[in-house]
Amino acid sequence: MFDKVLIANRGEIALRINRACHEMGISTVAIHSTADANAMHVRMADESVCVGPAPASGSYLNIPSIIAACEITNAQAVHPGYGFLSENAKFAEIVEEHGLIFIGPRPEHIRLMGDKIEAKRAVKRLGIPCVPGSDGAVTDDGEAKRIAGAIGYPVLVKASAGGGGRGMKVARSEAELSVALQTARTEAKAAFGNDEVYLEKYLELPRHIEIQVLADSHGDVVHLGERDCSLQRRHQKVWEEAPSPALNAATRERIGGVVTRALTELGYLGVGTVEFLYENGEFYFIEMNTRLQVEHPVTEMITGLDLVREQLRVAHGGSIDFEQEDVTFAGHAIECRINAENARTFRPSPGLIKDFHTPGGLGVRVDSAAYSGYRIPPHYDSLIGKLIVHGKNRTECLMRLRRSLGEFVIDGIDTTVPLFQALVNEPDIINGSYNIHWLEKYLARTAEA
Ligand code: MV4
Repeated sequence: MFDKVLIANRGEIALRINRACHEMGISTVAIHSTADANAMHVRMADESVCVGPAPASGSYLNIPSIIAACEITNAQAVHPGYGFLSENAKFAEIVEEHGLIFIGPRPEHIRLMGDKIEAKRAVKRLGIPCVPGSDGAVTDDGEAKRIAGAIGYPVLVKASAGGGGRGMKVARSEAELSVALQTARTEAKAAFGNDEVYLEKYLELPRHIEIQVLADSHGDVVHLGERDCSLQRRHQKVWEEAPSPALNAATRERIGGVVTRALTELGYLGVGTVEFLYENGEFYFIEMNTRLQVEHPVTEMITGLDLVREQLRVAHGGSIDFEQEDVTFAGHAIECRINAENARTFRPSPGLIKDFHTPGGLGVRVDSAAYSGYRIPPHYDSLIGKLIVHGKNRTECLMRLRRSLGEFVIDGIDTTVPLFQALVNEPDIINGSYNIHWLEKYLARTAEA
């Protein structure tokens, strides 16, 4: 195993990675910006290097500085966490060119999945079900109208360089299509410097269900079930759970098998997530994430696996030391993303946390780098912690979540805790009856009050 790993991230995920390393006897190097000199991820690591100023562009995204930090500390591998450089194929290549190990997928697969058109083409060829749509980019409006007519309205215009929902436009009739194409192209050009777009049938009321996979360098791939991430606001996940209230074991096995076979053929390495829309019992691929995700703990809670440990093992060339049949799903887990934001307006609320006390007890996990007296810098995203609760079934999980939310003390800043305290008492949430539009509708419905 590695002796020393550099963690190219901050906050709760840097702590999460640090924990797995320490349990495996690996020593750790934290990197930090000048704004994070006193951050918990720096204190928990064995060594630390300041890599630049507060703006992430000069520090957590500063590739030469991060490579230099590896060299001066003799780190052998780099864990990118999520966000920042985690899905930057160029960074993965540079890491390897310096004789270091990138703890993540191969650069070619990061690059492939970053191009939404090429990703869809590749996974479709590998037998993963996709949304009906154009075969690749659409270049002229006449062609677009022909394709839209064939698949039927409504259709969705998507940006090839997109993801995260940016540059998407719905057209409900041929009359709306030209405007949708033009707007999507303009927005995509401005956001990504690439105006390539493609067409898909628009699914009206799907759920967002994603399959977690793990692959080693010896050709073994396993799936670790699904997560239901339908509760989102402005393409930001708010609540994730496993298993999905909408799937049964047979459906899980079927889609898991399809995904596993596809990624085996692709020669994928590391952890990854294949995202689907799920409507009327059918799965439709939307994209693949080639990183460890924020919501990975819900999978850990129901499988008992440590996903970061598995990442370290397979990155080092080790084999997955269990079979698909050994993967079992026990009970239910829900994660709430605690953001330093107003629970109604979602306005960011950085500043001093005067008092911080986390819930505990059986089945309760809090992943956070916050503490009493911590000042949240304004430069980074607003996630300050994740409350993950496990129960023997969904009912017990919800009871435990309600209880845990009541114990959470975060004074001095606004957080999204009150939103979750309201959600756990909503009948649709209690019943698991929600789709990707539920949360936005709920927020609009409760806005007047
Ligand atoms: C869709 C869709 C409906 N039909 N594709 C949004 C983000 C991007 N990754 C995919 N997205 C969607 N693609 C088709 N053909 C609806 C969405 C979508 C969505 C997807 C997942 C979670 C939340 C969402 C919120 C709005 C729209």
